[in-house]
Amino acid sequence: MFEDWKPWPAAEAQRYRDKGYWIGQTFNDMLAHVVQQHAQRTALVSEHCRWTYAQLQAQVERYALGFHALGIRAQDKVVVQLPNCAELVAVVFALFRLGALPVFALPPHRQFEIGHFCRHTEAVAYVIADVFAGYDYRQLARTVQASVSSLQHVLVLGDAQEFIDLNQMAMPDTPLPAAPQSDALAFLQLSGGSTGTPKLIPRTHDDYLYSVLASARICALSADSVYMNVIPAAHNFAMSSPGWLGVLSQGGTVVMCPNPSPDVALPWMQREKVTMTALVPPLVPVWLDAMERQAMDLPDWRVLQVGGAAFGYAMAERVVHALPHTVLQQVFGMAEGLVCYTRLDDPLEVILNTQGSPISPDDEVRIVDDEDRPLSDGQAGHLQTRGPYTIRAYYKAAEHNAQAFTHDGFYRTGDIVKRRPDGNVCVEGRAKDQINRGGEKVSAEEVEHQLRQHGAVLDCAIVAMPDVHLGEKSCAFVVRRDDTLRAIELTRFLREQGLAAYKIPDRIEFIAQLPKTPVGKVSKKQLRQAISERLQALSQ
Ligand code: AMP
Ligand code: DBH
Repeated sequence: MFEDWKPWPAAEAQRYRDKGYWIGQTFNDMLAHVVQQHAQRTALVSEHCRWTYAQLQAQVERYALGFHALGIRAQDKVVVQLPNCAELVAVVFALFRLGALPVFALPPHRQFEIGHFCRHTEAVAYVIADVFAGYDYRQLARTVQASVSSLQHVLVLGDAQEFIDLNQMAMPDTPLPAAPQSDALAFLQLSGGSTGTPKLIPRTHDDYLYSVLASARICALSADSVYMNVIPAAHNFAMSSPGWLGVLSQGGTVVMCPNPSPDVALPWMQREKVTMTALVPPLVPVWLDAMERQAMDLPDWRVLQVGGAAFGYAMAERVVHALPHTVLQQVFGMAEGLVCYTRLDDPLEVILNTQGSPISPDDEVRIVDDEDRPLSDGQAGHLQTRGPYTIRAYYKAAEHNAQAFTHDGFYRTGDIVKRRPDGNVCVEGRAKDQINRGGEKVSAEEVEHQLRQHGAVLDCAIVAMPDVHLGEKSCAFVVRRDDTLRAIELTRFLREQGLAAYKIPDRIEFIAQLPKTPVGKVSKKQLRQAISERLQALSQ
């Protein structure tokens, strides 16, 4: 265990068990149970395969034997960076079986992020695809492996070159060690973050399985559900709300679509008779436009989930009119824990205006002012939460944990919300220093820190600016040492530092001096206002 991680206090853990939330099972127990009931049903469909539950289980066993033969053991960390595909699921269950911890990375991450995950967790292995979306991950693996001494193995789906071919691992006939206990850590999930380096989120089998099973119930999943996964499968929304884990827990079918663009995804929806999918807000109008253009009807589609970033009333209304046979479900969640859903049978007014209510009766939601004093229903304030699947600490982040959690164990979400008397939550804004680029979170501090590494940057501050498609984009205000410094040089510099493309500022504004608040902090409020006004003026 890592030194500063406090699991739930014993009394609370016992309470969550007594109440039947934590059922003492691991994800492998869950899979074994489903395989018994639904061996011949289709578990996974992806570009190159179609697996029954029995085939999924066999693949999990092969990978587990292979990983074990390489020396991967319980508690070892393995960075997993794969596009949406069936193999991702098998790799994750195989690591779970060994008690090794997947560390989830997203396909756009580059050497800056992957290097950090590997170093911070002392990862022993890194799992990639050979090439995806025109990018060669083997090149990335070479760079990372050269700088991280713990990293012993690189496993590749596809052409492995000098690395290990995931599908050709040696599998000696040695028995596997005992499977982990349900209270063990299952994996490290990625936080969007608002700090200098991305934080990792430790989740246990007990707490995560509870959130997955309860989400599956809320979404009325069954063995007949066909869920299409178009957002990155390693994202918490896609994994657990109820996501591919939720669908597999009920014996349904998960369709792993590698590309969310409607030209690719809509034909998949039609062909696989998909009943449910999850989108981030920017994808919604793009899909609806494409469906209208093609006069496409998807009669099997029962539920559309939208979450990850603010979803406006007007677009929610458009969904309801455009898809009369599909229920819209708003989802407000976080990889740290708490997830809120509008319920499938909620009145339309609730679905259009709110982000729903928490999964669990034991999710504690506290809305407070700037001094942590509780506010009453209807007043917007900082959301703090505690409960049976919300973490009490980030992985190895003692200093940050002291700020991110209250002394009584509530997670400070950084979101500004209000709660209506009917218990539904409305997300009103954000206090954390983050840009939400249509569901992709960017920590301002992380990118500012990188920008300051450039010799010609004296100071900088990054804020969100409005964008019609993504909701928000990022704008960097830069005080330069030298007037010849150009924006393009800074973006090239950040790319060379190995920062994921979505974190590169969408716009750079040079400024003589950053505005300050009366106490001398950079006034991001003034900067947000300045860029909004400038964009407004430019559009007139
Ligand atoms: P993360 O902590 O990286 O998993 O990101 C979770 C954050 O995404 C939340 O704290 C919110 O700021 C944001 N978020 C997720 N869902 C929604 C939503 N439906 N509406 C507005 N913001 C959302
Ligand atoms: O944005 C998120 O992190 C998110 C959104 C919806 C999430 O983690 C979730 C549902 O579980």
